[in-house]
Parts: sequence; C-alpha cells; structure tokens
Amino acid sequence: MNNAGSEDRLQDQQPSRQTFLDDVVTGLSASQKWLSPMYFYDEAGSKLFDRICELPEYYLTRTELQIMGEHLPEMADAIGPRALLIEPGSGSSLKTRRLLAALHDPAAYVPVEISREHLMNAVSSLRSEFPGIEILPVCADFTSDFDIPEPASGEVKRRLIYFPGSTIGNFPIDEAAELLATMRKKIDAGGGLLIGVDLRKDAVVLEKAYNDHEGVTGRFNLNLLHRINQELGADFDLERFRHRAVWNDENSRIEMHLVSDGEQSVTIGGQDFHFVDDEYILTEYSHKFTFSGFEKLAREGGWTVRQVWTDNREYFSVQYLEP
Ligand code: AVI
Repeated sequence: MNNAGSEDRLQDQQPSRQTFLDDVVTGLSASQKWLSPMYFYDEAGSKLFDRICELPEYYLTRTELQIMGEHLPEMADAIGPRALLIEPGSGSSLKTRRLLAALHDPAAYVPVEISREHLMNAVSSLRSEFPGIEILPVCADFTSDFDIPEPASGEVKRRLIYFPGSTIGNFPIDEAAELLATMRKKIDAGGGLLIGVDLRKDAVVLEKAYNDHEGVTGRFNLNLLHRINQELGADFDLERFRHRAVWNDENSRIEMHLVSDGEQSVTIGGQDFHFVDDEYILTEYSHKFTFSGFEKLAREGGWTVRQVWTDNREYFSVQYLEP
C-alpha cells in the first residue's frame, strides 16, 4: 500500500558540498570561530548522538521518554484525531514511535532529517512497524524552507509539529524565536506544537551530561572536524584539538568548544585558518530554560503554552503549544 520502497516519495533537499564549505569558511573567518551544530549529524555523528542518548550522565533522553511514557494518553487527547505529524530533525525517530502508537488515527508522519542515511534507515523500520501509517520523508535542513508533503488519501484535521529532545535549545535565542515563528507559519490556526524543553538545573549535573566519562560527547564534537577533512579535503589534526563543554550561567547554556592545542594552521578549500594556543571553535549552544523563560520565547514565536508535563525533579519538560 503506501509504504513501498524506502526511497519512494523522498523529498531530497540535503545541503550541497558547496553550502557546507561556505558555512565552514564563514564560521572560521569570524573573530570568534564557530561551526554550525547542524553539521554534527553525518552518519557517524548521528550514530554517536544515539550513543549519547543512552549515556548515564545524559539525563535528557531518558527523562523525556519517562515523561512521554507517563503522559502519552493526555498528549494524544490534546492533539486529537487525524493529525499530520511533522518532526523536524527526526534522527532515528525513537520517541516518535511511542507518540505514533498513542495518537488517535494519525493522518501521516513526515520525518524531516538532514542525514539521508539516518533518515532512510529510520523510515524503513518505521514502515514495517507502522504499516498502516503513511510515512512521507523529507531530507532537508529543517531551518530551510522545505515543503510539507500531503498524504495521498484521508482527511487531515490538523498539522502537529513534534520537536522533542530540546533541540530548540541549540539555537541562539533570537534564532530560536524565529524558528518557532517559522513553525507557526507551517501550520494553520488549528495546528499545534509538542516540544521537549530542557530545564535549568545544577551546573554540576549539566556539565557532566556534556563531559561524559566514556568520552562519547568528545568524539561527537571532534567528528565535525573529521567530517570537514573527509568531505572538504581539509587538514585538521584531530590530535591537536580537544573537546570542552562549559556552563555559561549568565546566558543559561552549555557551550561546546573545540580547543586548539598549541598554535597551528588549517587549510580548507585553499584558504588558511590560523589558531593561537587555546583558541577555540564554538560548536554548540545548549540553552536550558525556566518555565517562564520558555513561555516568553514561545510567545515571541507566536505560540501560547497550553500544557506542561515534567518529571518529579523538574529536569525536563514536554510542552504543548497552540497558536
Ligand atoms: C540535539 N541536542 C538537543 C543535543 C543537546 O543536548 O543539546 C545535542 C548534544 N550535544 C552534546 N550532547 C548532545
């Protein structure tokens, strides 16, 4: 029926090599060197991220799954029947499986993911797990202007964007508000947003979550330089950069850095980039919110928070928003 070959009905808008090169050159030419965390997720990076989600220190995934497990029926009732479920940055669609199973007669599922391999692997297992639900994959950077496919048959009562994992925290605050506003435009007045939001907590807990003892997060961070070497022919010496994750209290965020061990130069696309000793590349923000701080951000993006579910330590929250 709907779910034939895994490549069928794939919308492919994966960023080109040139876009990747331009983004890397722009970031490394800035006075504070930076690289977009979007580029973490090649095949190796996506696998490392899946391992991070299982680390004992990384409470986010476990806590969010627990909240989902405890409150899915209420979430499904809030969303209602025949929802077209759209998931930006779907990865392996781990949390979505539970949501799909709980939703009342979903109209279709649209996973939007930048890593084509990761997307198609998830799609083929979803299609065998949910043969009755139409799966309409989109390979794209979800912050870009991608089209939302329509299901081949059946009524759609509302578009529901599912944005778990606190990925919203990875954007600078002004960009997070813009992204929420873009999401708001992608649904009509009757739509909704179910979003995972990580909460402010003890700095020790936070720093441990991003400096795990097995060093998986470090490998995830350094994989970005490996990817630039592989795909853009750069010559980063991976032995001479180290992972660091620090809590920035004033801005309420974890920052991930790649720190240069000594003075060195790197060549990318014929251009040289110089690093002094201890200079770092900023690779990721991970903002942590208070309830009121997130409500304000949501309002800036055109949303009203309708329901909030949390765990007993208030480490994480899942929030349901409407326009
Ligand atoms: C995807 N995102 C929400 C993760 C986070 O916690 O900010 C990415 C990550 N970075 C290091 N560990 C996990």
